[in-house]
Amino acid sequence: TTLHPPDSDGVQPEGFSEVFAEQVLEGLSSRPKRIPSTWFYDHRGSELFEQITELNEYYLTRTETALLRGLRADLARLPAGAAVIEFGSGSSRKTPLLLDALKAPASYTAIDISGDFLRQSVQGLQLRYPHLLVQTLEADFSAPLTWPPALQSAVGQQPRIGFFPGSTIGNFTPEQAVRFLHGAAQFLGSGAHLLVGVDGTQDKARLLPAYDDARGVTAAFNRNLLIRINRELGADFNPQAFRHVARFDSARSRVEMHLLSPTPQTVRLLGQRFTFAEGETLHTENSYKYPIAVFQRMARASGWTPHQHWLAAEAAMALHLLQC
Ligand code: AVI
Repeated sequence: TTLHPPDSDGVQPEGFSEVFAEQVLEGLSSRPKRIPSTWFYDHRGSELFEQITELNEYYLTRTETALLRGLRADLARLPAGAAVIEFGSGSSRKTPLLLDALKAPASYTAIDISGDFLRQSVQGLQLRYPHLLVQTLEADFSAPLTWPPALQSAVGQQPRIGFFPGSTIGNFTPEQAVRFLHGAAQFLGSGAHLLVGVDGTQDKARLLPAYDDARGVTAAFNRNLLIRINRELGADFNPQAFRHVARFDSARSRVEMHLLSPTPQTVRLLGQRFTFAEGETLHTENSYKYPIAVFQRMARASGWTPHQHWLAAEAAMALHLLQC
């Protein structure tokens, strides 16, 4: 079936996407209500996420950056003339730390779901590395990836080094993470390396402020999803009528983000009505925290061999180097 927003003249709001509409309708019809966190990253969402990475409470970015800085000698041992392929490149701010450590990298392929943000980000990188072949692939890497022929032939036989920093792998369920790792092995090809950032922090006192900061940037990031649904799907959410909530589920080793409705309310979307009971939540994100051995087991189950790993001093943030 084709989904149409409610406009009587059949005009669709700018940016209307059937996949987005289907996933939001399905998520709001589920119990508990949920929406996949990949939809956070419209242009504004990507900007807000960049602001999160600069927050004092959000230890992940600075910890991983410090780790990467200390790895120059180890990374210099990776194959020379490599094709670096980054999954979920966002601002590409950590990329220079890898490119500067590698021996004569030949190309850089940035993959992200937020197309204009992606293209804007790599412009600066191309200026900084004028001799590097820089290319972008706008794609949702939570689904299987295939190479557009032009991009693949540009990379040719260069040794492949995948880069997946930031603990973004934690935003998948463990099953999705294994599927992603398996797909990345296919996409990068046999003999490739993959450098993955994985947060293993279990300390609630550190986790909760990281996902519910004092300035409310994470709350704005969470509510921006409702603003996006209003704009792109013509819904009538009142974002201020939802409270940002971060919880740690220690049994599942994951931080959850929710939007909680403190009072009963009804929202209209694509000709349907969705009711929130008092205190009901919309589950918007999981951020799994994998200790070293747990992540290594997942990597082995998906066709990778753990080669080396480094653990940060400040928090249990780790970088894993895998080979397939
Ligand atoms: C992108 N990802 C790794 C972030 C995380 O920590 O799960 C997204 C985020 N959500 C809230 N703050 C940051």
